[in-house]
Amino acid sequence: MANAVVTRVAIALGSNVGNREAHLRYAIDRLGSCLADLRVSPFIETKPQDVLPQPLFLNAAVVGNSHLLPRALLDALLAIEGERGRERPHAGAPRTLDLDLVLFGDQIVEQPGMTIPHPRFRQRRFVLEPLAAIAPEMIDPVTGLTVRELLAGLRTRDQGPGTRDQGLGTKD
Ligand code: PH2
Ligand code: MG
Ligand code: MG
Repeated sequence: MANAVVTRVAIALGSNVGNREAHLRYAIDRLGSCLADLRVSPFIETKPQDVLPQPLFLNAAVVGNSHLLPRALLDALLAIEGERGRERPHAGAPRTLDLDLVLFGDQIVEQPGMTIPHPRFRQRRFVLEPLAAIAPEMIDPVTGLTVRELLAGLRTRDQGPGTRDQGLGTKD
């Protein structure tokens, strides 16, 4: 749905099936036509986190200005995933393309199938690191912390053993 208001949004990209770089580049191209003033992070290769053993991921993040409301933007992300043949055989399955809506301005949204900010992004280096490279001052409206601060907090906690989120098989 179109909307007169423009909102700065952050999206996390991930791929670990097929030509990972081509999937991410395709998504960035498509997102460039949904969002204004798109900024794109470097791509980073990461070990799978919170899921059963599976191939390495290529991850990235983008930020841009959205005229779409959250639900319409989420629908656009799901459509782009579908264009790369995304299948969902089970939660946490390897995927050609995953596009997660991480932040939608200062909005907090709890609706069926849509939780914003993304409920697990604060624990995920593969999201925070690329996002911090392009939008370190973006604020998580739930904690009031910037992306830079969230990443710094992760660094501290990572130094202790047994503190990582071990939950498996999340739906995203
Ligand atoms: N996505 C997940 C779960 N685990 N691990 C890495 N390294 N990168 C991801 O994109 C990723 C993950 C759920 O979407
Ligand atoms: Mg995900
Ligand atoms: Mg997802």
